[in-house]
Amino acid sequence: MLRRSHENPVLTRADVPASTGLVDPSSVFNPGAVELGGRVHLMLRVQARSRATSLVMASSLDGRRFEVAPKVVELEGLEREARSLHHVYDARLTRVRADDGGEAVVVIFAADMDDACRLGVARSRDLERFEFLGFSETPSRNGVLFPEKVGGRWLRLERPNLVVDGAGVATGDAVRLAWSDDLVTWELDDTPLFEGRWRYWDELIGPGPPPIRTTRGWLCLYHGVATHFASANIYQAGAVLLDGADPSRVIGRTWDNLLEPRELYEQVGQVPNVVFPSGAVVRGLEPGATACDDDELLVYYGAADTCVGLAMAKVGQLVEACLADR
Ligand code: BMA
Repeated sequence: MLRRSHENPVLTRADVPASTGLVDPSSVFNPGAVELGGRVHLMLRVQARSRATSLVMASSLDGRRFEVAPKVVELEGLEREARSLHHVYDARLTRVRADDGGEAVVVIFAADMDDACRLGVARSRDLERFEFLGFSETPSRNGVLFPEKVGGRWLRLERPNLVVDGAGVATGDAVRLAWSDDLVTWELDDTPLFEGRWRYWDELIGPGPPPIRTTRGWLCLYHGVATHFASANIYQAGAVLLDGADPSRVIGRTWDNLLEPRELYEQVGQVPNVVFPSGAVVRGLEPGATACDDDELLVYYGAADTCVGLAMAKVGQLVEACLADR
């Protein structure tokens, strides 16, 4: 269903210039993605040999051949956070029409603190400067903003960390909606939007790239983890379709995964057997516009927590896959 690019992996650690200060990094993965000014921009998670994580931008005209920026992203204002921040990672990028009528890119990222992982929000006009807006308190990961307001409020998907896995790590098996007026304070829905399916490919789950408005509802890719009774964690990609007018209603969901680790660069690496979709772009789609069935979706994913892969599918095919299995 999702066809891999022949150019995969589209980004590896060898693409990171030394000017970033990240000399000989270990891995480049889990990118956020957005189109701006006719180019596809990725916000990469780059891991140094210390395992410290940095965010670095990359951009491309054709969405396939990327040039990595010479510097690390600075989130202006993040230094005001009093708690110790160990890692800032897995950014999701959404292009929105801002309240003043202009455009902005909103970044939602995970931040590992001493006691928990929390979601932070930052905003940029030009992908050069990023203004940090704040953290929400609920331990959570995989925050993904919708590209337009719903009922006058900002809406995001997130995956609160309410499950502790066999290794004692907080993770989650339910995706929820959260609502906000200012992008900083978020009200989490009490009930899950969709949950993991134990014994199948998506036991643990988390939202992937931002939802895409289609003629038949909001198309949302997500990742699912098969734990094989705690013997292995295999990360795969699938999709749900949410009602276009009422995104709290799931109207379809793929029963099979759409992409699973099959290529060597997905099966072998820092964390084996991982495809982790985190960015998606329909070229030329403006914020608030509806994708057509024939539009091609470019999906950027982390492979084995080591490099970045690209896979493509027609929007309509992904929608059909959700509806076929409802
Ligand atoms: C998840 C997150 C991702 C990572 C994945 C596979 O829990 O930490 O950043 O890609 O595990 O290791």
